[in-house]
Amino acid sequence: MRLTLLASLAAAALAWTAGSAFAIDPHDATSVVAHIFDAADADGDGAVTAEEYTEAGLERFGVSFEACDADGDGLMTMGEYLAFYEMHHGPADGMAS
Ligand SMILES: [Ca+2]
Ligand SMILES: [Ca+2]
Repeated sequence: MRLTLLASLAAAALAWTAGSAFAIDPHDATSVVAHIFDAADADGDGAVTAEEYTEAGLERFGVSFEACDADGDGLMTMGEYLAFYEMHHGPADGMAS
């Protein structure tokens, strides 16, 4: 579950960076999120639109764009994505139980 998703996110991030000089720490959520976000932000304006999200294939992780766009303004910022990621992968416990 959460480890499987984390592993798939890390693997995806590694795949994206495989052809570059960048190296990321798959155990560092901020590093993983930053690389996924940068890869998804095709025009580099610092926000990912629903279109960029889809084109980057992020829906394959089973998370909709709407779920990540916390304030519903149609743009997913790094902060929103990191917050979403940490909510699901971070050290927080006691979710929904
Ligand atoms: Ca963008
Ligand atoms: Ca937003």
